[in-house]
Amino acid sequence: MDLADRVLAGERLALARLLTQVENDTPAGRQSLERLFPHAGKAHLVGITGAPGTGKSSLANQLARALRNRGGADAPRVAVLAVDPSSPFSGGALLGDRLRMKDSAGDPGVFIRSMASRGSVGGLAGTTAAMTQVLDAAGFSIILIETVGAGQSEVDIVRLAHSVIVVDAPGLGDDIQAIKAGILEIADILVVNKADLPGVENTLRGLDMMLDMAYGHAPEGSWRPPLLRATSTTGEGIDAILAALEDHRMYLRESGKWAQREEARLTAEFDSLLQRQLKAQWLQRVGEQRLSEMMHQLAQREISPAQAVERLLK
Ligand SMILES: Nc1nc2c(ncn2[C@@H]2O[C@H](COP(=O)(O)OP(=O)(O)O)[C@@H](O)[C@H]2O)c(=O)[nH]1
Ligand SMILES: [Mg+2]
Repeated sequence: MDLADRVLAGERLALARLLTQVENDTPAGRQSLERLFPHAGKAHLVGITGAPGTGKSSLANQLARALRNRGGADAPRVAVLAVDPSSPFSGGALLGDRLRMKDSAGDPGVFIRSMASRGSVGGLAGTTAAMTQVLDAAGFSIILIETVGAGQSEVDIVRLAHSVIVVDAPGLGDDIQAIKAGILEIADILVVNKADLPGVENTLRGLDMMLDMAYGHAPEGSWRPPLLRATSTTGEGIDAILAALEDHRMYLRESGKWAQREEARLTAEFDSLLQRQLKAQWLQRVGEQRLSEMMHQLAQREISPAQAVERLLK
């Protein structure tokens, strides 16, 4: 059996190895992806984002555990993919962080994986999407994707995930407030974590006002992100978040948005692959030598970027 078959058969070691191949964009990894494609497309992809330290990893852990504790043998299998460079799942983990994720360790229905956020061959979006596809095909019905709430990963996560949970917490510094402003608008569910800390009422009030401004005039039947509080150290509020996720999934299904998102995602993947392939083919025709000569002329301002493109395409 090849690696893809073993992943389909539920082998964890094969899954871990295939994810590494896919992360490194190896030919074998790409081949396996092709093989897995028809088996994917079932999972609920859930983004968890927010400023560092708000408790995203703790929340992911609690959500995974709560999902597993439900429904006995029918409990959904849960995967966690951490794209957060400061994430406890990553190589640079702190001891305390590692202990925190231990809760779900040892449960075959939970699979936790971290990925480097930089240096991915196909860009973060491509690699993350490919890795979720592997987990999806491997039969994980909920995939939690943790990203840090800043920069390009936010754009990517919105495109990839069906539902986005934005995590906030009381008592964050001003620099964090700036990060917050940018990511609130991508939230499908807003969670104020660390509800055990002072200042939580203030944080909730502020967010509620922002939601009113953003969704006060939203058309009937559109989704208004619920504002929920949680304490991820104890598990308080986790059930309400799971219920909101289920509501959002139903909303997407019934409104046809689920299918729209799937289509948009696959189309975007097609586009980026096409661009990459076309560029590679073109580069082969032009040749490195001619390209670097042209880039030299460009740097000297002997020709403009538009002229360079025009000449190279001839
Ligand atoms: N008091 C309190 N601390 C929490 C809570 N959730 C997480 N933490 C702590 O906040 C810190 C950052 O948590 P982590 O999950 O790593 O945050 P992340 O950077 O967003 O992934 C850790 O020390 C956690 O123990 C909570 O609900 N209440
Ligand atoms: Mg984290």
